[in-house]
Amino acid sequence: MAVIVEDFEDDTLAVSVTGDWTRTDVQPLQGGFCYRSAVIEDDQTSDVVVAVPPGATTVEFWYRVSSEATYDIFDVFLDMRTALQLSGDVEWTYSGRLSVVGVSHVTFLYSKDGSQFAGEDAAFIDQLIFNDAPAVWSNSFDGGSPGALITPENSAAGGDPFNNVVGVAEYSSAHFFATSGVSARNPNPGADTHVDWRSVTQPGDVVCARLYLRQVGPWTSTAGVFALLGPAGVVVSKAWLFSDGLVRVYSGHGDVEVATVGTALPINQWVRIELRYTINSAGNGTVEVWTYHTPDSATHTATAISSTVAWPGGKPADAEFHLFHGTGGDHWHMDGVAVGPTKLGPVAFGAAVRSRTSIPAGARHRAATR
Ligand SMILES: [Ca+2]
Ligand SMILES: [Ca+2]
Ligand SMILES: [Ca+2]
Repeated sequence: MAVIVEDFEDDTLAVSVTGDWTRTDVQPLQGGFCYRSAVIEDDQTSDVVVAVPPGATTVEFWYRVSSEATYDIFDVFLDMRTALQLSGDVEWTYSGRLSVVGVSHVTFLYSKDGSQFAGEDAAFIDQLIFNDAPAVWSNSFDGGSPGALITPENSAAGGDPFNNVVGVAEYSSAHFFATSGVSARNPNPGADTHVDWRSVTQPGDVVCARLYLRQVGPWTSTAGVFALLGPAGVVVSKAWLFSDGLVRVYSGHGDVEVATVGTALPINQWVRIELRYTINSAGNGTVEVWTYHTPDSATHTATAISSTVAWPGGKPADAEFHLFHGTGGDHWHMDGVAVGPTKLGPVAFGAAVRSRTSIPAGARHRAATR
């Protein structure tokens, strides 16, 4: 397949669908039409189920919601997994790319509870795109306003938007990597906070991650930095930074320590951390981890590789980047995060930002100025 774009401009759809959504000319993102949920009553649902085209690796789309907040819900499912869930008033928003590797159907569902409604009482999608290119997700946090909270919606300014933010994460210019302007941090001591990409499943056995980290010390804590989760939400692996400055990678949340980088990370300077997991369909494989105290260097400071181990949770599906803030005040800034099918290497600052050619400029403008 090549790239498949469904803009809902006519009744002949480029993808195979079932369900009761229909085209509407009310406030489309692009062109003259978009797709909307059916008019339904309390306790009813309206869905459109889209078959994933053979060979597709990712899906992306724009959505708008006008519903009773919290009670009348727009869900996006990748087979049985929830990828997005929204309600209330949500203006046109880019979904980010979601991996559809191993996924047969993408379902858009609008469901109402037993009473009340608000707004247009509907959900809308437009510019539904399936791509077959190898997928890398990255975000520089740039474009966020220092002091503002990181949200899935506003994180699109820095690259691939996060699908989920747990806890309170904020943009900060107190520290940032190189010329990248803005980083991420957790402003609230003691709260578990992370920014996540849902569905970064790779076609092969390899999934890699990169992040830049700057500890603000003195350092006394042990905290999780990065986690991979399987399709059912079970932690496949978690990388921790210990109070002794060593990075230790575990199977599961903390089941077995499988790889330890034997050189302590320096405090109060940027470092780069890279991980490469090779996990086969049976759940067995290795992790390699590298640290770079010269953060944009091609030469690592230290490295470690696990033996072949059994990983829980299944094929990695979700990636979490954790933002730690200890009650003693030690915390870190994170920047230049990425996930992909090969080792990611340093950020190429100044390189062209990936072009989303199929998304109209007017839509980007609307999203960026909300
Ligand atoms: Ca359209
Ligand atoms: Ca309702
Ligand atoms: Ca940055």
